[in-house]
Amino acid sequence: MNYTNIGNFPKTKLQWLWENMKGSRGIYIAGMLGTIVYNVLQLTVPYYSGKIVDLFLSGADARENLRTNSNLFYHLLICMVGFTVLRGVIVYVDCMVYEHVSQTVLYRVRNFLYDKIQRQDMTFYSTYRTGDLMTRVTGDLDAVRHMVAWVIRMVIESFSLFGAVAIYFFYMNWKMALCLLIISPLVFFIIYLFKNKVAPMHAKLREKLAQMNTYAQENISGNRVVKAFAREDYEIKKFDQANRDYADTNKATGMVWLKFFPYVEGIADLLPVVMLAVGGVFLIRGEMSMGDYVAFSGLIWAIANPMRQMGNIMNEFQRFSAASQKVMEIYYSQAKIKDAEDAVAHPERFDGKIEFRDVSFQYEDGDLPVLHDISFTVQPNETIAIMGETGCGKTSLINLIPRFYEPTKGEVLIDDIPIETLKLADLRKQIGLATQDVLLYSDTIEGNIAYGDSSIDQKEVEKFAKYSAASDFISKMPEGYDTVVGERGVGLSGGQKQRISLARALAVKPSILVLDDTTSAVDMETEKQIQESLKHLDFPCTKVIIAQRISTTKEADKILVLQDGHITEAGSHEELLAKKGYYYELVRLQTGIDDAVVENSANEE
Ligand code: DGT
Ligand code: MG
Repeated sequence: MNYTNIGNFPKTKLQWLWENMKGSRGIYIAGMLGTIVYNVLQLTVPYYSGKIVDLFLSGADARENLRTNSNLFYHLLICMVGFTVLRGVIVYVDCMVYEHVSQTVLYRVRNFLYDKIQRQDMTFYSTYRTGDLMTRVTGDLDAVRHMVAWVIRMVIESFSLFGAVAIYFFYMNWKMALCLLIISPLVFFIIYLFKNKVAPMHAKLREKLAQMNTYAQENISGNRVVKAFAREDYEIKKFDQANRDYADTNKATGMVWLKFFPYVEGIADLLPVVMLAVGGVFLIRGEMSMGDYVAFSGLIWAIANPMRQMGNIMNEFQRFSAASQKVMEIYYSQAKIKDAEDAVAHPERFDGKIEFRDVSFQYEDGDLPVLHDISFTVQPNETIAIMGETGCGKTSLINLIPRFYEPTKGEVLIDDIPIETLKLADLRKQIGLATQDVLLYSDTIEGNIAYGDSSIDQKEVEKFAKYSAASDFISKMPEGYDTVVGERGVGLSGGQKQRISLARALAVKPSILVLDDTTSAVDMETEKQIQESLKHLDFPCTKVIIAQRISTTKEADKILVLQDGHITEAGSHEELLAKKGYYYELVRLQTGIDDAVVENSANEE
């Protein structure tokens, strides 16, 4: 994939996360400190209970102490309870802090990603599949959120608990502490081995999820085709396979830990044994008090649990790592087609002169150029028609006008200004485009027509619908302009959709109108009507029209014939007829009449 800088981000994953915590960093640090505090407070219970045991329960002077110094007894008891309550409060607030910060980060990054995706160019959209992008803004981002809300907290929790207990152990009895802690580096080594095994699994898992989502998304949006070909069973099987793949990979990922788990668990289980054996000896030899023994025993879990937790933490960390990789790919991706640094603003209308100078073009992922040395000029308010057989490069050519793609050679100028020097938004606002495959939004017809300029009123919407010969069928609909059309315009015929898309293009009162086969699904009569109104628009407009029908093209000021990406013929209807080339043959084919009549008809024009 040449689109992004995979693995070559300006920041590491954690730095990137930190950057996105801007605004919540202070509270997050407070949260982390809170985690340390409540973990250290865990020590208070065994500390006080150790003291109580030594002074009032098991020592030689226990009875005496209880009688003469009961105040201390109550004092210790109250401290123990007090710290426990305090700890509960801190844990509660802390949970809220983590949740708050993680949601803030999620919100921020998701908006940022959406913004990024919106501003990408065409190459981006042909590189990434929708299901994959959806996975990035949902599942992958959730793994990032989980990192902030849970994984980091667990790391701090484990290390602070382990650290505090280790220090406390050394403070009580360094020999005993050493015996217990000497085995812990082994756990880190096992976790390191585990990490190496589980990291690629998470990358794979994430791909499987994206694959499954892509199948689902493509299938749901393309469900008409599925039904038309009665391929439901096939699609169900295909999804089942993807689902199974995902589930299997999930299981396999879980299994990786199971391989390492017995070792870590074994080490953790060894601790009470060491405690019993070594601690027992120390106790018998009088090298350790009963109180200390109780405190040690009461805290064994606090070093065993972080060891057990490490596998889980590493697992989640790897999930974050795989997911954030995908998120950061979009986060740091740069649209290649964007405003130049010194881009010129052009808020006013264009006169509408279009010039192609020696333009060649090849798709980044394509093997061969699709346009070769294209040169032509259209004067303001002229109409240019582009013809040519399917796949010859017509759509590719008009896509260069709004700078959806950039020529590999040559340049495109509007009003003699090279378009790459203009601000993209200013350029595109002046172009009304009706694309070849019409996409309408699930909105009312009025909303769809006014999409490019929501400030226009109902009257104007109706006017543009009239221009595009859509007003008749719209007014026949039960709710007229308020009729809601389904996703992608479900509920409308192909020709109806084309007419709404034409009205939408006209509604921005563009200085350049580009129509890509926009009347192909419209009957001849309606098409004539559209032709007529396009001639009498109430704003000046240069028109670039791709069409197959002679009836559409013959009135154009200029006709370009494209063959295999070359302009092979250019001129007016009459000039091209006189050439007796491709255009002439086309006229003969479409009118179904002989040479003489064709020439006569040309003379009549
Ligand atoms: P049409 O609409 O069927 O009448 O055909 P045209 O003339 O509009 O053809 P066009 O410009 O869509 O395609 C020209 C060539 O470029 C054709 O061989 C297919 C190829 N092509 C079109 N779109 C893409 C694209 O996004 N990526 C790549 N790699 N090739 C494309
Ligand atoms: Mg096309």
